[in-house]
Amino acid sequence: MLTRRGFLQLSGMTAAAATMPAQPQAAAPDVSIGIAPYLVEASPKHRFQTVAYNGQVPGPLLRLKQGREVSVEIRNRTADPEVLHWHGLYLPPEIDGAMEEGTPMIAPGATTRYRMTPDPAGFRWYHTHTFAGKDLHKAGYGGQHGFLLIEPPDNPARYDREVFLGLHDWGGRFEGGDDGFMNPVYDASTINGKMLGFGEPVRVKAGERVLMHILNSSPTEVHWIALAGHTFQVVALDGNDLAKPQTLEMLRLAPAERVSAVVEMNAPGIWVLGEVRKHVQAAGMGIVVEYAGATGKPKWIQPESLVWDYERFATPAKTDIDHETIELTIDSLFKGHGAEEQWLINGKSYPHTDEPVLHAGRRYRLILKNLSMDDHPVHLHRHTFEVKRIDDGSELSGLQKDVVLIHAKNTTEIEFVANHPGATLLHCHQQDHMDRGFMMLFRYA
Ligand SMILES: [Cu+2]
Repeated sequence: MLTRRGFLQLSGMTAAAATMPAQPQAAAPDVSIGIAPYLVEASPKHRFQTVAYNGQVPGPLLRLKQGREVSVEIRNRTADPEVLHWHGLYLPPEIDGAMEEGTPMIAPGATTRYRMTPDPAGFRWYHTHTFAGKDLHKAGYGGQHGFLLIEPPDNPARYDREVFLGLHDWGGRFEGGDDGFMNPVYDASTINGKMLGFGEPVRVKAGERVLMHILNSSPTEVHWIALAGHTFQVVALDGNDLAKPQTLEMLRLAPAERVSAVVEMNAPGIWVLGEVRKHVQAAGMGIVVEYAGATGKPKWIQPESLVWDYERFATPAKTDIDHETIELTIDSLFKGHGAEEQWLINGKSYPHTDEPVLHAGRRYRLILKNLSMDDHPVHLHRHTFEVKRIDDGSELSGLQKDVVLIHAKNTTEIEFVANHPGATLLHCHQQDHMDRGFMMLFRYA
């Protein structure tokens, strides 16, 4: 006797044998990413053997529609297991792209396929989430990062041109710093994979409003960016719209942070957009912005000091929303000069860190108490959080992010609603800190 299932299989086979090729062609995926070795040429004298997405650095710009499901195919053509993390999205842990949460690694030579629904709207990105250790060509040190723009159903498009800029640091070695720790020191710094003067300029026209989406994909470095002769009207941080745009001369981006800013092109000429600190710009972090018809050498105006303040993007909190509190104390275990330190959360390193249990629908405040002498870009997966307090400042509201730089010897407070059940990773986005234990998981009850 045939079951219905057996009958369908049998009749399917018969139909296939009679009328169709044995292996029907699968439809082309909406998002197709190939991971393969790649040589980055930051300048003719600065070449880095690394791994990249679709043979380019940054990887292809992906534009997806919020809420519209897409098929994804990722092919690993390297000798190492890989995993691709969708940074800033609300995805199930099985595809979020962190093995700690339960996303399977893609074996060397293997291909993975799944469907995902992009959410929330905004400037997101994608990158590898593997371990590097001492290899400054692997994981976050390499070329596996790309821009992802999730467009809302109605995009108001209050600009004439859209430009994507990715900051990155390359090569180098670990050296002992003043603090006695071993830190990466890089050979070159780039915007969109090129050192200043070696890439294509950003071409603009007088009178245009240019929306710049800037991503710091540096494995470890905070970067300061200015555009000589112009100001930034910051409209979003980490892809989340601000209640009130802020006009600034300078941006600070910690690793994994994004800034979206409108620049009014009202100063015709040829200018440098670059790192504010002279030695980092000299290492290559800059790009030429060229007005149509302008001639001459790119001009830079050196700002006097480094200025950034998260608080100006938030408003004073009017009410305290009912929440539970989780205190996380960050510290390092110094293992002697020249040795690698270990990072600790509440005295423990991953995989031995606490696993707090969250209850769906409840609001949680994380008190991130940084006892260490380093700043840390802390990232929460699969959720957006609100910055509630920076250092000893007053209570804040309205600033929504997925990465926050917690300052050395200070406390930062953030809040999120546990509204995406499943294992959720919190970690420092500095590759060397994450590799040495600065990670923990939240579980849902
Ligand atoms: Cu860190």
